[in-house]
Parts: sequence; C-alpha cells; structure tokens
Amino acid sequence: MQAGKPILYSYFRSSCSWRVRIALALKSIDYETIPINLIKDGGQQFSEEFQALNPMKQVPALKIDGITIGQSLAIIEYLEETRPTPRLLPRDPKKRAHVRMISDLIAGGIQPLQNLSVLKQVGQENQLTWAQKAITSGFNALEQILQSTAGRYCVGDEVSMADLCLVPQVANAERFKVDLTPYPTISRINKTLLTLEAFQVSHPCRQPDTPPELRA
Ligand SMILES: N[C@@H](CCC(=O)N[C@@H](CS)C(=O)NCC(=O)O)C(=O)O
Repeated sequence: MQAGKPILYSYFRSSCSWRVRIALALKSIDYETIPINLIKDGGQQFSEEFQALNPMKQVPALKIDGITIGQSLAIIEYLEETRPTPRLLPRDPKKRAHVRMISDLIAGGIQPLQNLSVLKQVGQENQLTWAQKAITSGFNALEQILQSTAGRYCVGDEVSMADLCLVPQVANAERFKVDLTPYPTISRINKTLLTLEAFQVSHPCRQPDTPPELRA
C-alpha cells in the first residue's frame, strides 16, 4: 500500500459508505478499501479493532491526512474543505443551505430509521413495512422540496452533496420495494446521476467486497 493513501472502511451495500465513495470518485482521490462486513461474524463493525476507529460501530470511516473521521457528511465536508475541486457545496449560501437541508433530510431523517440496527429491533416480520414507511414519509417531503430546488440535479444544475445522499437512498428504497411512482422528480434525478462515472464506479455492484452473484 502506498504511504499516506486514504483508507475507507466500507461495506459494499452501505448507503452511507456509497455517499463517501461517490465524493472520493468525483474528487479523483485514490484510496484503499478495507471492507467491514456488517453481517458476517455477527457484524465486523462490532470488532474491537473497528470500534477503536469508530465508536459508533458503523461504516463508513475514513483514515486520511493522519486522522480518522466517522459520519459520512462530516467526511464529505472535510474532503470539500481540503480538496475543493470539483465543488460539492455551491458557492451561493442559499443553495448551500438547500444542499445541507436535503443531505440532512436523507442522512438524519430517513436512513437512520431503516438502518440495520433499527431493523433488528423491529423484528423480521415488521422490517419491510417499517422501512417502507420511513422511506415514503421522507420521500414525500423530499419530492415536495425538490419542486423548488431542483434543476438537472437536487439543487440546480451542479452535482452536490445532496445528490451523493439521494442516489444511495433510492437504491435502499428499491431494495425495500418502495413504489417510486409518486416520486417523479426523485426518480428523474436519480436516473440522470446514475449515468455519471463517479456514481457508477462507486456503485455497490462494483466494490472489492461485492459478492460474485451481485457483481455487474
Ligand atoms: N450517520 C452515519 C450513519 C452510518 C450508518 O448508519 N452506517 C450503517 C451502514 S449504511 C451501518 O454501519 N450500520 C451498522 C449497524 O447498524 O449495525 C453516517 O452518515 O455515516
């Protein structure tokens, strides 16, 4: 391994890890992946070594520039501040606020409610309905917000942190069989973003830890 190369602790299917992988790809940052399998061995996120890196026992975590950062949005903001090109937060403060609002809506208002640890608590038989409810409730709000913020992407015509949150959350919605018909704007932006190389190389089906049967 090349000295000083950032290390991303990631799980192929983790939507929070995918957000960071997109940022790394957009900013052309070369990095090493250390897979943390959230299912195997009772969950490798619970190992002592990993807890030392991220006491929240969640992926992603990024080792970079001599520090370790957990929380995907904090990681993306750090990358933005230290490697500002291409920009993931618009220059205009109002647009920037919209980007952060949408990112928080997804990262704080949807994903945590359908995260693995929560699904374990609600029990196998309730998981699908629970996850669908969390996602539809968030997507109802998001679809409405996008009516006034979206251009080609979530906020105007530049790819932003909000888009890095949107695509992985739509993938989760599809995994939990959410009907996306009521969300034409979300679906349209997702489709456009998925044509971009950074979203493709970072996709769960193309990671070092993607199981062979899920590779594409
Ligand atoms: N707010 C955190 C959430 C991280 C998170 O929930 N990660 C999930 C995968 S997307 C995880 O590691 N779950 C493990 C578990 O629930 O045990 C972030 O944005 O990084």
